[in-house]
Amino acid sequence: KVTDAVLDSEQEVFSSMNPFAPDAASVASSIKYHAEFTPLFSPEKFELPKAFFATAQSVRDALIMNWNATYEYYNRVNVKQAYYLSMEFLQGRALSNAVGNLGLNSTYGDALKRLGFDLESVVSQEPDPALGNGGLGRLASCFLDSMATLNYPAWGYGLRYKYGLFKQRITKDGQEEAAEDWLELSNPWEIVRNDVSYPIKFYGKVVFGSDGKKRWIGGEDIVAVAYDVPIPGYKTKTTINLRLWSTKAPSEDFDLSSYNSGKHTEAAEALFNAEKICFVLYPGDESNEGKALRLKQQYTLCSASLQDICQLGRIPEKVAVQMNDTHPTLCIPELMRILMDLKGLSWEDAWKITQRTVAYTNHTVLPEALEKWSLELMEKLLPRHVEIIEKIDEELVRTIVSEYGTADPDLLEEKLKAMRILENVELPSAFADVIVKPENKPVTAKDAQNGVKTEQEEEKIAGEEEEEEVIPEPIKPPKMVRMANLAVVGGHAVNGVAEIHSEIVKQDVFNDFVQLWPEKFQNKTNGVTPRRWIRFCNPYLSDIITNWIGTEDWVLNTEKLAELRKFADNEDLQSEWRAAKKKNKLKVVALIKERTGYTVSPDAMFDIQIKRIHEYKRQLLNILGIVYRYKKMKEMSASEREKAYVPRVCIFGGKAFATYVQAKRIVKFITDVASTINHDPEIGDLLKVIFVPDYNVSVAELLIPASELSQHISTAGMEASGTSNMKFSMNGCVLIGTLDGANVEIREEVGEENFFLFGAKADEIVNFRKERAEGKFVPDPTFEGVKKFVRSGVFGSNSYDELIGSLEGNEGFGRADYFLVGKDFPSYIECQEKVDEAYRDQKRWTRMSILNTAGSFKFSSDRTIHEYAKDIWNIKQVELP
Ligand code: HBZ
Repeated sequence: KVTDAVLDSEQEVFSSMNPFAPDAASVASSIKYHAEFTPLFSPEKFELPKAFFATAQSVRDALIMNWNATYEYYNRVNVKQAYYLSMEFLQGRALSNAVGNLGLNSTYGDALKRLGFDLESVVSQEPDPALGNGGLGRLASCFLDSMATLNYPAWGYGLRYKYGLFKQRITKDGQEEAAEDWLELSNPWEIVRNDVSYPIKFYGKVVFGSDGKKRWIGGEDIVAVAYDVPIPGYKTKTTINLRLWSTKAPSEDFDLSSYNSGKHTEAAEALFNAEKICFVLYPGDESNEGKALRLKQQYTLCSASLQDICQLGRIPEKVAVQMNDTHPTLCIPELMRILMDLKGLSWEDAWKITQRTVAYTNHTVLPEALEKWSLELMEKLLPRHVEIIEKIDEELVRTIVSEYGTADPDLLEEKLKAMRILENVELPSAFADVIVKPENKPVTAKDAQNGVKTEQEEEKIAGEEEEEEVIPEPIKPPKMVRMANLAVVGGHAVNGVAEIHSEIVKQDVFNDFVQLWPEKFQNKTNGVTPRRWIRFCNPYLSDIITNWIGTEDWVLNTEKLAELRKFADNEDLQSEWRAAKKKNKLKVVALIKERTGYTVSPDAMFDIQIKRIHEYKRQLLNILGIVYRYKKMKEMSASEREKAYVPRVCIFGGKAFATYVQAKRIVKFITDVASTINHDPEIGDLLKVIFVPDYNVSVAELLIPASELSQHISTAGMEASGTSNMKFSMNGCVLIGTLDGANVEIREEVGEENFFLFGAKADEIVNFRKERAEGKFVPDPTFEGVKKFVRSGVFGSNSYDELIGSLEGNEGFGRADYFLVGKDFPSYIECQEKVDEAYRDQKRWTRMSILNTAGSFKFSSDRTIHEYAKDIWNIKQVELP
């Protein structure tokens, strides 16, 4: 009943405001029309795949209307717009989201019924476009949803990868990767804009033109073509654009005469060279060719987008460019190039405009993840940009020297080393002599008279006295371009993505820059869209929330969720709440059966960890905790076991980067443990371990609503924010986690008693690592016992030397437990015992669950986008008439 009422009210809203507010009969005829006249399949059959495409095409008609109206209006009123540049957009499926945002769920449901289909099966036909890795890409997609919903004039810019993030298969050897051919049957949402294309150049050289300006000539030319994807807002006509670039060769590059003389491959070489740029997200970059390709991708995104933006709005008054991490940092030299070389501006004017236009979001503090490019490679590929970067670096050196002076050469040297954009590169010639240390000072005439020698002379004498020894030339460290430093210097704002992360950014990673420009640094705590992540993925819970709050406004004004607090102990709400969870769990029981063959009980606690597989995210801590539980269970009698433990299904999902060996070992270990435990008849439903293969957005949409406990257990200080933690909390899942990233703020919002906290704190980590390295750390006997148990062969003949060894720092296995799994293990186990105890009391647990949803309202990406709009982009909401 609630559903119908809600849908009716949605329908009403849209009939009055949407030019496309059709009834089921006209939707059905539009679907039939597309099935026949926008054909992608043969005419004889009308089956599910065809139904999906025809339905999507009919929805696209509505979106195109709104989308044309949106930009036509923005142009007319000439507003400032935000341009969000990202190498990744993890969009997930679009059909149910679009139909939901348009408020046409029941209309489409009815229409499809008339044609013999049901909406849910049609929706599940859509491939899940995975043009991203994880958090960073999904954040970009949540932001687009919020920008459209809140009527902010904005665009997304990215690349149209032919193959998305790989498809993951789990075999007896662990993870295997296969190409993700998401475009196989074509993409019904995109529109190729053959009239929107830009030339992109690589290689070549820089010369002076007759006007005295620099010209970048020769080299390799390709073309970037725009593919537009409409992004509808929720309950608004505003529909914004995600523009994805695809690459091709200029048509004259096809060598027809070679082709006709039988040299087919050579003739098509230029075509392949251009098209390969957009083949895959994350080409392996171990090889030099791989590195060059990735750099070409980044430059293509920056150059094509900026050429486009320059056509769309006056820079900087009408343009704000946001760089999603450092991947689009080439925007800075590219905008400088456009402004100086093509528009004739002076360096000073171009620099002011560039700084005012761009801003940078940092998503990681892991030093190995801060992007650097080889200067040599960049010089070859982008010679003009390197000149510009060198000049930016020189200006930065000037600023540093004038700020710190030359009186303390050690300090100056340290600052230059930390802050320069170019690494391992001599100082610019104008500053070659700024660092004068006492040992380099020439000996005064008086000293010389007294026989005082310079250090070099002393060394020479010492060398002569010793036996002649051939000293090998020291290997010069490679010259690099530090993209994060460039992004900080070239933009007007730098933000972290959760409070604790932004503090670490300020106090640690970019501390030297903070001292120069404190006003640049900000925090923008991440958020997620409540449309996809509650309203559409969890309709059961949504209906309950609407019913109890008395309005559906919470989807737009999430603060209203707080009203649930007063009903947290209400028995009626509690039983409805549990029933909704159970229905969601049943869907996951079916998913698990289908994907893994295992049968799990819907009455067990669903305990979930889904995210990229990474050592710092510590899936290893989770699985070793499970091993500990299993070991204890095996030591007990059946009745002791039943009494001591709550039945659990421990679910993992996530992909390991194809070349990240240790992460792949973790996947293999989890699946080995799963296969032993799941086949142990003594254990039965008390413990099951499931690795759901090929985790992606659609899988998350099923798992998150069904979750009861979720794990966010990174080593403190290492997870910038996390965003699934927010989605889980919204869906009434209780979190177990460390004080890291957004966990800190979630715990504050939902209340300490509704969050299971354990582990070392960020500011303790350095000392613990030191202790560990000095051999002072004595691991807990439970941890030692678990490792021994693993090595005893319970989980197969593998001894897991590399995995378990990494926790001990054994010879050859790298840094001794760098991620502090052993250190946090006892407190993790203790905390998990508290989880069991709380779950046994279902009233208490349900209260915790309700209070999570009620306290999660801060984590809507609507809040985040308002903050970006106000504090960084300076753009205003513009409602269409
Ligand atoms: O960005 C993630 C953070 O790990 C996570 O804590 C945060 O919530 C999220 C959104 O702010 N970072 C990534 O997802 N990073 C990448 O995927 C990445 C991609 C390419 C790189 C480096 C990192 O070269």
